[in-house]
Amino acid sequence: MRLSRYFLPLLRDDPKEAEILSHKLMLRAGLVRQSSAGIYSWLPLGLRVLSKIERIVREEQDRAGALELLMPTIQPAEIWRESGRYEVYGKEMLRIKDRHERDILYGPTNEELITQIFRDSVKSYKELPRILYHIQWKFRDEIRPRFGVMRGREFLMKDSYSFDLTVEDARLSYNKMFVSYLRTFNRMGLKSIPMAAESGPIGGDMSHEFIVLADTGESEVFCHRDLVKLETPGADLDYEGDLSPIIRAWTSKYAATSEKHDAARFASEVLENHRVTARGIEVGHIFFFGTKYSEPMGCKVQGPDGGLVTVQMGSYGIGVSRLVGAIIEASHDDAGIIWPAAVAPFDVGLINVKSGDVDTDKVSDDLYAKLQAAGLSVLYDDRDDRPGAKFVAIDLIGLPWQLIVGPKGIKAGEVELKERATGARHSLSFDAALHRLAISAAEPGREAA
Ligand code: 5CA
Repeated sequence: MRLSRYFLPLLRDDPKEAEILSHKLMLRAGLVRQSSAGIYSWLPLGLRVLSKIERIVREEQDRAGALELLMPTIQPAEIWRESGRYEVYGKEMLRIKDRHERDILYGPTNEELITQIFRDSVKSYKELPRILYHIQWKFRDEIRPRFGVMRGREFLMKDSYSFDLTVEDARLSYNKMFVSYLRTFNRMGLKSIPMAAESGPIGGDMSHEFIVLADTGESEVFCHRDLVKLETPGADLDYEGDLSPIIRAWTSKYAATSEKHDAARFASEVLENHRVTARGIEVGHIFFFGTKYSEPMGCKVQGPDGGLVTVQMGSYGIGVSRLVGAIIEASHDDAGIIWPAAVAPFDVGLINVKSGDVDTDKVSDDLYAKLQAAGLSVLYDDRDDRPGAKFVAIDLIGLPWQLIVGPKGIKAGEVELKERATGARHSLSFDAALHRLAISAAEPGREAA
């Protein structure tokens, strides 16, 4: 993509309305614009990141055996009356009347709708277990939308729903989602820690929040330090095999959000120098709630002995749009964002230091074509601007690699390759630079991306 033809409105100064760093950087780097409180438009660069995150989430859901569908944002009130949640959900729910004076709502979550779909379509235990998911916009009229996309009113969520015949089977579905979440966040360059959590308005008695440690996190969290170093399962994992050793490794050591925190247990179970007290961002939340929705909504299947059995359910959410902010909180420096390669909007920023100069134009254009031919996505700064301004902009938007083409280097047959994360710079021949970047495109982090 040539920057001269792109839409990338950068801001030089920190916007006043932004309290935390990720929000400031998202506005400055031209990723989003606020439309009204807690509601954002995604500009081209931001949308590329959001789509990459979505893709990783989708790939890991599919790998775990979940099936994608797409439910609407607007739901009828009746099904929420059936579950009993229409009245109790309170002001967070955006309630609307259509032209026929019928009550409809913008979905804050989808337990009712998926239960209705399942109930009307599945009749026999032979069609269980199933995990269904979608990636769809939600609306919650948060009392205090803040921190940009981290606590928005309209936000993108991946929500999965599991359907099982027995509680034991439902635990297996829960475990699949648990493990897939570890992999999902890890692929985005995040270290997430599952923590015992309250289930709130979703309900149920087994629930884990997936927390990314960051100083600006909204939740205070407590855990054993070993969990911060624990290894994430690899891509060769068999989801139909026994996942319990992985679950045990991640749940046998103390980890809790402030609502579930038990100071006495923390003190007795964890040695003082092993205790981590930190702030965290909740990027995912999984729940097992048994028959909370299937019972009142009559979601039953015929069991093996012919009798009707009420289905056991769980639900599993990931804050897809929140993740964009969470990744920035976890990965930035004074100059701007540092995107992990797997979610970067482009792989390489190609900088023509002297646009308009015949030689630098020729070499830059040639490298631009060759990088793309090698399968890399490139943002090519071909604008007629000062080199200093170009360097500031490319650092701010945080692409993993910068390839800098200037007249002096060209005379020596060289370009400069800069790695954004470390700041390391190397002068290389054109071919060597291309070769180095082509290798990075084939690195394992990108394997399935
Ligand atoms: N139905 C369940 C699971 S599918 C559910 O709604 N869970 S939730 O309320 O915990 O939300 C799932 C995830 O969405 C959270 O872990 C969080 O990452 C994200 N999320 C929740 N509220 C917001 C918000 N206001 N802005 C951005 N992301 C949010």
